Amino acid sequence: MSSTLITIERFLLEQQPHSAEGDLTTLFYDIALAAKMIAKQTRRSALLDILGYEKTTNIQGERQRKLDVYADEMIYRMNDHTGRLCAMVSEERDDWIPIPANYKKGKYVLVFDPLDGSSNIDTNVTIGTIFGIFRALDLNNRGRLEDCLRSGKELVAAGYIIYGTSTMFVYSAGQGVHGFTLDPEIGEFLLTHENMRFPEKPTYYSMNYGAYSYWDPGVQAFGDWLQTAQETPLSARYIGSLVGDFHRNLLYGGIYGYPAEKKYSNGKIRLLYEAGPMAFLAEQAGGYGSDGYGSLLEIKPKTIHQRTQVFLGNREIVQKAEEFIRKTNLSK
Ligand code: AFP
Repeated sequence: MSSTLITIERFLLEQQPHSAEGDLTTLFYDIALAAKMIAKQTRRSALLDILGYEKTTNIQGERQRKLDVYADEMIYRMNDHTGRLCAMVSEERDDWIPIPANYKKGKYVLVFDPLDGSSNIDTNVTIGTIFGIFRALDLNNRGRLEDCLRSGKELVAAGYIIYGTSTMFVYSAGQGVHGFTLDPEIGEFLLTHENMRFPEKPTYYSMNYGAYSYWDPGVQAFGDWLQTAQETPLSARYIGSLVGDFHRNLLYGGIYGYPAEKKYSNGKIRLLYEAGPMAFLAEQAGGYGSDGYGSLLEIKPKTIHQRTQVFLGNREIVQKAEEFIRKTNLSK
């Protein structure tokens, strides 16, 4: 635990002055405030009868959980009026979200998955919020769909909040990855994990082998290699929550993969507000994020809910996935 009490805002202002361009620092404050509200609800969801489903489905065709909708509303309401954003994109909303006409448009774009891992909510398993921040393309013409359809390499910052045994806010503004743990007694996120980096030696792999028969042959060959060809066998850990699996692998080393498969022919994970931000963090922590063919950060989404295959984690393991996929495709 850090001996001095350093909040996210103080860390940005003191440690990363060039990132703390005023608006960015306060934007992080706004996201952290929404995260505290969401954390409070996730701790009490069963007591507040906000488990279970809404009657609605989102554009993904997924039935919306009450907590999904609550988290989406919280982030939207904390950010629609601040004058820091000119557009938002949420997994829970069909189209990109303009700033209401009566509010000032800011220079940033916020893309987010308000609650990733929703299938875990009722089972009390770790869930998370994922976000990415872009600058508007043209400050004289800000708040357009074009401002939202951006590749991960254009991110100014990205992060996630993980609602687990404790609530953590993990982000990067381009100078390393830093983790802050919520002290619910004082309602502040305090620095506990400065400069998080993937350990050299991987420990875990996180892939849903239940879908193995639907994977491409190259991915199957990689999956076999992961399980059988390691000097020190890796341990399987897959909890159905990208944020939870990624966070563990960041701390102990490993890889998370969601390969394309029968039900998700392009992969399940959304490029703009899940894969891109997580790949940004992976690279900032010395790792790598790939769609199996190249860096996820290089892919520019054509639509805001575009999906992709992902491999995220220790660079050499992710590059091994690319190697197996390339070799198998060449032999076709
Ligand atoms: P949900 O938010 O719909 O639960 O999806 C979570 C997720 O996008 C990712 O966080 C998990 O790793 C993955 O899907 C789990 O998907 P499967 O249940 O198909 O393994």
